Amino acid sequence: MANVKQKILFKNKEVSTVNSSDGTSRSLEKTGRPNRQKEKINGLKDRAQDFRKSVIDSLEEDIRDFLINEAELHTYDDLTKVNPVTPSTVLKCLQARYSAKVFYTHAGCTLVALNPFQPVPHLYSLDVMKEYHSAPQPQEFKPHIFIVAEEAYRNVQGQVEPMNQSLVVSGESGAGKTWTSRCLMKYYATVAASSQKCQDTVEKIERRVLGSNPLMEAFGNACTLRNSNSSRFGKYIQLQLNGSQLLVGASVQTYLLEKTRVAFQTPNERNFHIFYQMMKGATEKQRLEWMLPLDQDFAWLPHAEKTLEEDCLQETVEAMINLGIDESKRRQIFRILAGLLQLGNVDFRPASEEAQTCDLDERSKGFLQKTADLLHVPLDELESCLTVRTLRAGKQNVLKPCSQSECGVRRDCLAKAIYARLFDWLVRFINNSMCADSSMWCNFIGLLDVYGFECFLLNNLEQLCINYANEKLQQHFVAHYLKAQQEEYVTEGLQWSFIRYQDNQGCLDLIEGSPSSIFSLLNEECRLNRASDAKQFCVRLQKELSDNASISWDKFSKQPHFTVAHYAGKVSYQIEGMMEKNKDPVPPELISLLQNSQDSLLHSLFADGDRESEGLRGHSKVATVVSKFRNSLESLMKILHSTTPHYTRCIKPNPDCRPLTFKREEVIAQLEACGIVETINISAAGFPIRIPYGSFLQRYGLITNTRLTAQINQIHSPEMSSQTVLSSAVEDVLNVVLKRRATHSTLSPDDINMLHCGRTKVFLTHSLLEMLEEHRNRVRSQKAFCIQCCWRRHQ
Ligand code: AD9
Ligand code: MG
Repeated sequence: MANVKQKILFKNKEVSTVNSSDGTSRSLEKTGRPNRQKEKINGLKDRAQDFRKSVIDSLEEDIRDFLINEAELHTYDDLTKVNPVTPSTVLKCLQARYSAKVFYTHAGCTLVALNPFQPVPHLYSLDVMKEYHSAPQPQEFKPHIFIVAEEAYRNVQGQVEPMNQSLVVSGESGAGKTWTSRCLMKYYATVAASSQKCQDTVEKIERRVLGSNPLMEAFGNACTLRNSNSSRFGKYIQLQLNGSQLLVGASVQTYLLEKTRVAFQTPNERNFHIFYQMMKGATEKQRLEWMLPLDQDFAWLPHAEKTLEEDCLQETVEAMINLGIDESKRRQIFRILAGLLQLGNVDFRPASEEAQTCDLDERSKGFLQKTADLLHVPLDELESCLTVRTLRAGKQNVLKPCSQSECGVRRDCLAKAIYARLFDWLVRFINNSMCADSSMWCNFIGLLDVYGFECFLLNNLEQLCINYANEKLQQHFVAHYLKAQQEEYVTEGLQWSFIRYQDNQGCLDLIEGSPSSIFSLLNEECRLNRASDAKQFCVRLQKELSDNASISWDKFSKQPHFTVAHYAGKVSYQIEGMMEKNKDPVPPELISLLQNSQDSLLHSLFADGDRESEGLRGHSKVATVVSKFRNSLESLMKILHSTTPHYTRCIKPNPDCRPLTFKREEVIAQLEACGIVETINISAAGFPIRIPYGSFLQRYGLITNTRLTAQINQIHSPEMSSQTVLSSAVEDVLNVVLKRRATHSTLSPDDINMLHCGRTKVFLTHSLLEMLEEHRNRVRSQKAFCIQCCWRRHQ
């Protein structure tokens, strides 16, 4: 300590030197040495300021070093205990823990999970699951995702009344959300499936629930630049529990599959895993059936870096079997997928230099033939759907040949529509297979795993939707935790200096608000049904939205764009192509082609036509991509608001997915972006435990022999306010626990650090709660002992 003080003094001296240097420059001015140039003075001032800043920085560094014991940093299980809580101390603590191979840390009500990027099997073994599940107080164990899982599991039963739970797992791409969700599902499938009576059914449900993962990942995940198993859709799984807390079923809701990936992959990225699984895992017979010779290259299957997921065809097929997808359906699914690969190899060329029409060379004709065979549609109809457009002119249909690029768009559109509907069909099938009858279950635990915040060099509607989803989740977090916590302090009459936190309402208003927002203007543009002009739309955005501080435009950019200041950082979105993506039309000719397919599955996928585009043509309000996405998120938010949420923030310690590598700047950006620092501040400064007076006295009243009824009776006496009576009873309890004479009438300043009596509740720190519990147990065992003695004497 002496050392530190010396250092501080030394630094203070330095600061005063700086001050005098600053002063000297002023006195030089005063003494009027005219030959001293102003720039020089300013330069000196700047240098002095820089120096002062560096001194102050290092001074703070010294205080930090003094407050936090570097050698013990890795032992801090909860970031709220780091003192002082600053981004830098939190970062140091996490880094120390990561180096000590400790990957989970509490941050108040949130769990921070650092991705080890290497297998840590002992951390997730069956024994560890059982240990956490059977512990009377799992919170006393080392931080772990199983603590969150167990807490939610116990909460479902609810001491007062059962309550549904949601586990919200967030973080950027590759941070470990899906991995964590899988881990949680395994936990529940293990701890909630111990019924002897109906072991068969339970095992079936378990197999189905767990089997839904590999199946959905095969169809919905892909290798991207950031994660070799990146989820290209969001999902919310509800695990359904019966009155005995047994897992009896599950249902899954998915959000916005990135279907463009079927027909377009960014350089060094890949298509969905399922295509690679088919290419690699097909038997000779399947190869013949799917028309996939080993040496055939496919335009839509770029050979980016290989991933483990491509070896999993057998696992995917087994998952299909477990979920009840029979052999004939499986064959249909794989034939349709093979058809899409063939379609990707079809290229169009202008029929002649002058002609507007397109045709196909021999090679493409071959691939088109295979596509038609695999999709069970007539070849000539398929070709004309891709190359000729039908326009309505009054009551007549006019045929208009498509240009080369239009043909390409129609080809891609066909593939995207088929893939997206196949994916939805699978999700429906999975739900039918694992969802329990509503009479069988009474509560659920929901697991939310959505794509993390994204910012690429080029961002478009997909990123806008993904980042909008993350804004919604952040708002839920802010609303639920930060705001609720602070507001509760205020309504309970606690002194509370508000901690500033980033409220993202402004950004959400910008994206989805009314009357004018990016979404509303985008929808309006799409409903006008005119050839959309990106520049014009950009001007419109500037005119209508420039009042919102969350939007800006880069003056030097030539591309029509807009930049949104998200809670996690700024992202520039290209406008070119955005309107078309939002309309997402499927040409009617393509729909009717698929409706007439001889393949019963494909036929059923399009049996209801394209209601969405029809809605759009009829100026209906639903239909656009952003409207649908917004509606689905609204219902998700409603569910989340009706449950008790538990947050896990996954952190990606380095961008290259390297094992045990901790990049400070990467981590700090993520911590700040997800509001962890604010969370810790609030938790650390506040009272994490709050108990209504009634419950408090019910539980701890025995410490002073306080009879709750007597206290409640007094409340009705006109002289005393209820809070005064109750808080004095609480204080009596506290005095006993703190071993003081009961003469204290009010709380001392020290007590206020541990306890505060609000209007309806008692607010406590963890340490006081521990003391209270200990004392209560002691009193109870003494009482039990006395009763036993009396009973013996009586006998
Ligand atoms: V994305 O938004 O879907 O692109 P996620 O879902 O956040 O992303 P994911 O769960 O797929 O990331 O994790 C990325 C990789 O990190 C996994 O494939 C694992 O190899 C690795 N990972 C994540 N968590 C753990 C863990 N607790 N232990 C070991 C892990 N490896
Ligand atoms: Mg994922």
